[in-house]
Amino acid sequence: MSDRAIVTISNRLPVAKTSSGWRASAGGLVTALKPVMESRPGAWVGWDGGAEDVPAKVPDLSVRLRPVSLSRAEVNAFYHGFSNRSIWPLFHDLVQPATFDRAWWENYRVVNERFAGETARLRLRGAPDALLWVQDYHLMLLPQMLRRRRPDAPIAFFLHIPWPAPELFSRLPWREEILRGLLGADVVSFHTDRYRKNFVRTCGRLLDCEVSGRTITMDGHTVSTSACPISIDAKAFERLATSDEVENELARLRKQFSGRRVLAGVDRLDYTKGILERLEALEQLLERRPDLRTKLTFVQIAVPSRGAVREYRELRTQIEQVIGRINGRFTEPGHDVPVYYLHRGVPLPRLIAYYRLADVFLVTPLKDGLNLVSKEYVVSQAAGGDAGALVLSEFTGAALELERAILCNPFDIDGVSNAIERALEMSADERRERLADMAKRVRRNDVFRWLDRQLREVDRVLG
Ligand code: ADQ
Repeated sequence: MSDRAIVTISNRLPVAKTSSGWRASAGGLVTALKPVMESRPGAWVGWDGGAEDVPAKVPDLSVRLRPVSLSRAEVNAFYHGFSNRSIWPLFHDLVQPATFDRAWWENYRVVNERFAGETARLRLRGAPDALLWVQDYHLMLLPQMLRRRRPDAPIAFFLHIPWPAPELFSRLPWREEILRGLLGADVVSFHTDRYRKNFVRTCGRLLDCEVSGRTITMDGHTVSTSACPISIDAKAFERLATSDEVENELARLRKQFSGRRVLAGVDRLDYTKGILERLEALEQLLERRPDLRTKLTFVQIAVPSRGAVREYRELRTQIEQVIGRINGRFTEPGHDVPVYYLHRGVPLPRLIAYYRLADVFLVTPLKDGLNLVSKEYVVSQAAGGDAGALVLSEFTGAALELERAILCNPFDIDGVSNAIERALEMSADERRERLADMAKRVRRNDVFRWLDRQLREVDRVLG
């Protein structure tokens, strides 16, 4: 793997304040980049989350931190507003309507400029050619802003969410500015080739640029596009899945749910994740199969997310209402409730114990850039020698790799309900064989391979 120094720039710094001080935070991106960032010189630039005392380093993440401060008004307009109420729904195929507001957009530009200033001021001793690696949809103007300040710097961008079809993206009032912002990079990368093609087609349609295969040239600067799905540290999940800590948690959970088959879902509480649709499919199943009412438990773990945004608060209320309705309708006297609901983050060993517990794991997003949870499930199950089944939405990036899951269309409630039934009826041998196949693929294409491919692409393009 190339040992080029890396400056990662993401919306949030990868740290959080806990009762025992500052620590590396949990979550997809941090887990993915931690080993890479620790293996070479570099730094991480990101919003300080409103804290004024972010240290230059934290004990469990050996990376130099460069905090960016934002005012409360900026957080509201840039993060809750433009990023999460304009871009997020638009890029997830408008499964919720998007709101466009000029003041939010102007703040987005101001905040991207702030990030550019902080990044450009950063000088890494002995590593003048560090890759400036911009992450995700909060910072789409940054590549161009960095290019103006550091014309010769290698700049790459990775989008963690889908790139929508050109006709959807075209609704954005500031569509050209966003495209020009991204085209400041040398390499722009996506999880899947479909998102990459959508991006290239969007540029071809909206900009005066030249498109040739995977490259786009505008104003004399050529940008290469690439596709590679992010992944997990599969070995670390395998180790943890068979650790004493997880085995103990699992034994406790198995006792709690003994005599029942367990279905489970683990998501950020987000309208893109299809949690309501999944619950409706379960309700439908329990309606038409009374024999299952005392034999199934569905555990939904939902991490609180974006509570400052109205749509997310409303979704939480709706989910809690549907769960109340299902439990009210189907709890049989003398038996446990059919739906267990945890509205909280769960420590990783416990999360993995839930993965191992689940006979059927439901990942049913209406749209998801990739979806790491599905990869974590198959690897944990296979490592533990379990025989679970994965029901996976075809509208996730992960469905292209995990094609041996039971694929479903989450908009088709009957279809999801049938998929759950099929998963329950599938033989243990077939479930094991499918799991082993999927886990093998995730092990081969782990997060280190993803990173290696990203860096190779940058090296190839820059020569
Ligand atoms: P997310 O939308 O957050 O990520 P996902 O890819 O599933 O979705 O990552 C969630 C991460 O949070 C997982 O690593 C999981 O272990 C963790 N997590 C989930 N529930 C948890 C809980 N209750 N407690 C603790 N941890 C929990 C965005 C995009 C995705 C893309 C990723 C990475 O929306 O499409 O896959 O970035 O690019």
